[in-house]
Amino acid sequence: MTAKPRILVARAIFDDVIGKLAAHFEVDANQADDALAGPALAARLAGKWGAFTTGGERIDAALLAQCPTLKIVANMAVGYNNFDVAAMTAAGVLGANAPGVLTETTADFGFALLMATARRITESEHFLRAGQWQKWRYDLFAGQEVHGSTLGIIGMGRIGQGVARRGALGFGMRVIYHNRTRLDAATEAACQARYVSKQELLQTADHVVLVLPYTPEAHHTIGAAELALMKPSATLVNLARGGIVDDAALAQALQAGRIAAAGLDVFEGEPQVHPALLACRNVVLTPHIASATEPTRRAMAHLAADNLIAFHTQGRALTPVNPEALAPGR
Ligand code: 8YV
Repeated sequence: MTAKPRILVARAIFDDVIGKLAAHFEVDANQADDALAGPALAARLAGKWGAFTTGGERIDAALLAQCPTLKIVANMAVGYNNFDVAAMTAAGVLGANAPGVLTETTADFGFALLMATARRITESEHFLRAGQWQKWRYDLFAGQEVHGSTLGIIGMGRIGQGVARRGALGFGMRVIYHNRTRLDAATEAACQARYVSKQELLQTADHVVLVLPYTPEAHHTIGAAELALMKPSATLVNLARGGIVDDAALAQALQAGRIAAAGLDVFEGEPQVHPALLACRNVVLTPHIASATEPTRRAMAHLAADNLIAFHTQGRALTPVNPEALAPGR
């Protein structure tokens, strides 16, 4: 009997997913959930054929040079900015992500964050819990209108389209979007969304939602100059990745009343959060939980596991990000 390939599961995960992997692999499972990065991650990957990652583990040329036996890294995340894809392809290492299974759950959360931000839900709850609610007042926590307003979405992939449908069909919003490439007419019609320039979007949207993937070109897509274009009554929601927004510039804009409010699920340098953001009252802050329902997190974990199993048993992953890594004679 040939030995099973060895894999690392880099973070704690559902026991049944470990069990499923153990039927095919010799599994080194980090169920203790120790942070693994740089030399510690390389040491733990020594001699491994594959890795199950959750999106926080950086896979780059320096790491790959120390892990010559590695053949595949499967992310339990749709985003894969933790992969240096070019370095992985050059090393012949396949990367896989987990698209599709989290789309609707993440779009639900985007809408929840938009609503909480526009209607000042967490800010008013803190006020109430602090015992400050003494009487009703006509303008107590008066927020921004959601229904019938203009929703601007930057990044119109699957999740962006889910947010658009919720806005257009559920809340009668006018939906405008900006994306690297314009959607085809049928998809635009299904989302009731109109393509505009980034500048027009920032100037006209009442609510701006960010759902674009992080790439070096997308770094600080929203900074001081972009915040200055937005309406003073506008809200900003970041569902995408830390680094898409310049958090220091956003905190300044929120403090100065340049925009009304922000809802943030992702941060530069998370789990650290910029202290100036923590000091703002007009911001809703959540700890990167947009995909966090139990069924969705299970589906994401099973898809990552299935990518490893399919590559082992059939020589191809289900949702690869760099199939060219396997090209013959590469
Ligand atoms: C993950 C996400 O929970 O899928 C993604 O890209 O951002 C989240 O759904 C996160 O990546 C885990 O690190």
